[in-house]
Amino acid sequence: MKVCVLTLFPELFEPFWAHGIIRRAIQADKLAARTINIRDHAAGRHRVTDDRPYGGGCGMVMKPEPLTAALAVAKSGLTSATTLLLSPQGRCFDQAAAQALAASEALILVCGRYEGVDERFIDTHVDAEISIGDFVLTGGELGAMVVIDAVTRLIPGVLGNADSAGSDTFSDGLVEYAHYTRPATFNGQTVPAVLQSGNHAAIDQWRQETALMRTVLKRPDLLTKREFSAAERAILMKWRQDLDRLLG
Ligand code: 9D3
Repeated sequence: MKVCVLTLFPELFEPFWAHGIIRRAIQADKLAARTINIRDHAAGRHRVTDDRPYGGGCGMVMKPEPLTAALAVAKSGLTSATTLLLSPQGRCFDQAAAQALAASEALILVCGRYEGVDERFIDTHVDAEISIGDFVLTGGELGAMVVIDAVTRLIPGVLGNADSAGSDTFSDGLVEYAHYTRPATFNGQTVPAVLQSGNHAAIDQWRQETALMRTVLKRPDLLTKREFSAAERAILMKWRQDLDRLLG
């Protein structure tokens, strides 16, 4: 996949490209990443990228000409790219959106700064607006990194089989079971005995059951928009029997 980020702060992306799974994906040619500095496409000695809003009000608006010129350069390399604007007005990004974007040949991510982007640029050039949540950021760069991070790990061959993307928390709709590693006792806290038993059927059962319980406790909202599997129904029925016995 090719990604191109239009930003006023390309330096923010340097450490992002240079570490972890993103770096590995680039080294393995699964991801080709670049940034374009919007300011490099602004006119005049001062390379102004923003201006005062028509109609008044506080804050500045990103001018359409530098964005359009920067986008033309991005598109010259990526003809079939989808253009996304990171924006607080966008559809909220989730795992389903990440999966849909992971099928793309190329993505252009436009990062806004200031109060917003001139609407004519959005109308003409932006295929979709994406928000990463209902909180206020200072610009789209962190949003672009979130989207690129979530999408990159879904590109075939980017993750090893060891932590493949299929068994993710949100792809099966439950939170994960608890994880433990050595030592077996840490500060007087022990690892659940079943995990040290070597009984893999019992371990699978414990993990399924505790994942369901942890979802009830931590993220009950996930369960209201999701159907239960036969195995999960069996667990829930067992809990019901346990509760019935307790209540008499
Ligand atoms: C005072 C009005 N603000 C709307 C809540 C204006 C405004 C806030 C923040 C305009 C731009 C921004 C910068 N935010 C982003 O560019 C952004 C963002 C976000 O703020 N929250 C969640 N996702 C995203 S993606 C891009």
